[in-house]
This record gives sequence, structure tokens and C-alpha cells, in this order.
Amino acid sequence: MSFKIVSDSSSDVAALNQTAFASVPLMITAGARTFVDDGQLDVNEMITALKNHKGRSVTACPSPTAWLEAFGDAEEIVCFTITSALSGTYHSAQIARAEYIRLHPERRVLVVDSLSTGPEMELLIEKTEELHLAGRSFEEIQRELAQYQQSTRLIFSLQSLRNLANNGRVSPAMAALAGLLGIRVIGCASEKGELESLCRCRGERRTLDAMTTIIREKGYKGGKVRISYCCSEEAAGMLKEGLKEMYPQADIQAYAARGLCSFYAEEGGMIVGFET
Ligand code: X90
Repeated sequence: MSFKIVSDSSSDVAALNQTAFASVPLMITAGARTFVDDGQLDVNEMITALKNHKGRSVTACPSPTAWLEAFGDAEEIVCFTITSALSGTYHSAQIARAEYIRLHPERRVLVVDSLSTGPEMELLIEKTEELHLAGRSFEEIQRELAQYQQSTRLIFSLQSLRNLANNGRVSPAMAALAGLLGIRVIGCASEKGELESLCRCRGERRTLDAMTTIIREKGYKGGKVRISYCCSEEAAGMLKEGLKEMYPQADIQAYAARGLCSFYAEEGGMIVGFET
């Protein structure tokens, strides 16, 4: 059985070493320019262009056709989407799934609503690859993945919630929390897959300390951590080193977010997925 993992571009995963993988891009539009969040996108150039763009910028989820192309002709597909509470991406993948199964009734497609994004999706994707390489059946992967998803969490720290607010993804009241210079909002992906604010912090050191405390309060005990950042490599490195001091064996990786997460996390934003 040919097996494939497919994800929308918000997971920041571009390729896998040992398993067939496809990424389906979301789109970011600022005025006349549209940025497709694929391997060709120069994220830093996009950020500069967005900074110089005065009007509102918007995003769009992939079409069912884009998902179908990514499914290719795999016989078993596990597909991940950004939270259905904030994007039409999950719905679009479901439509693609129905069409794929109609065309090939013997094939299997599991569409997983991550109720999250970025690094938490990365963890789910890594887990899926691991289960597949360990020789698990499609049903076993489905079952174990559902369990694993209960044990992963996502938190974030944002300096600006402008793009989230402009696109109706958070309440104006929540966006206003980050309005002042130097103030960051720390929050998490709620159980429903929405942004939930946890606290406000001033200054980098305090923000990193608060994030570390929250990660541990939420049950982190030294498992995997994935950190994606937008123009905040140094802070992400400090968060990683801080956690490493407490858990020297922990598998922790930090990397620059791709287009969609960079657009919404904005400069200075950090998104952290971890195991509990
Ligand atoms: O369909 C679309 O146009 C995409 C809309 C996506 C909106 C939300 C993106 C959030 C990205 C922000 C910090 C992490 C939040 C986690 C929430 C569950 C990143």
C-alpha cells in the first residue's frame, strides 16, 4: 500500500526524509500581490512587502482541487489541517476526501483537524511518520494518532495581533491586549481550536520565563518541543536553551515559520508545540 502524509502549509513542514509527503499552500494577499505559501516563497521578502503595504491583507485556504492534486495516487493518506475553528482548510480537505473516495472507493483518507497549527501539526506529522515506519496499519495509525493528539499542546507569544484581528480571527478586545509597545500576549490553542489568551508580559526575559512556566504547568516533562518563530530566532534559541537546562535529553528544535504562520504570528511571534 502506498502511504502518503499531506498537510497544509501552516504546519511549516516542507518535506519528510523517509515518507511520501506533500504540502498544500495557503495564500496571503496584500493589495495586488498574492504570496503562495509553497517552497518558492521568500518569507523574509514577504514580510518586508507586507510592512510596506498600507491596506489590509488577507489569507485564503487551499481549494479542494489543490488537496486532490496533493493526494496524488496514494492508497493510504493521512492529511492534517490547521484548526477548523479559524480556517476553511479542514472543510476544503473534507470535500477533497469525499471526491477522492468516490473516485477510488478502495483507498483510505484520514483528515485530521489539528485544532491547532504550526509546531503542534509538526509533532502530529512526525508521529505519523514514526508509526508508519514502525509498520503500523492505517487503523492503528488512526487510533494511536488520536491518542497522541490528546497529549500535545500549543502555546504562543505575539507582539502584534493586527493581522489576526483584521481577519476576524480574534476579538478586537484580545487584539488590543498587545497594542502597547513592548507588550506581548501569551496564549494557547484552546480545546475548541481557538486562540485563548493566558497573560501579558513586558520584555523578552519575562516573556520567555512566563512561557517556560506555562509549558511546565501544562504538563511538559521533557518530551519533544518544536518552536517556530517569525524574525525572533534569538528568543527562540533562548527558550530552547532554557528548556534544555532543565531537560538535557529533550528533543527540541527551533525553526523559522513559513508564510502563513509568519503572516499571523508577525514579527517577534513565537509558536511552541510540545508533548505532555
Ligand atoms: O483560511 C485562512 O485564510 C487561514 C486562517 C488562519 C487563521 C489563524 C492562524 C493562526 C496562526 C497564530 C498563533 C497560534 C494560534 C493557534 C490557534 C489555535 C498562528
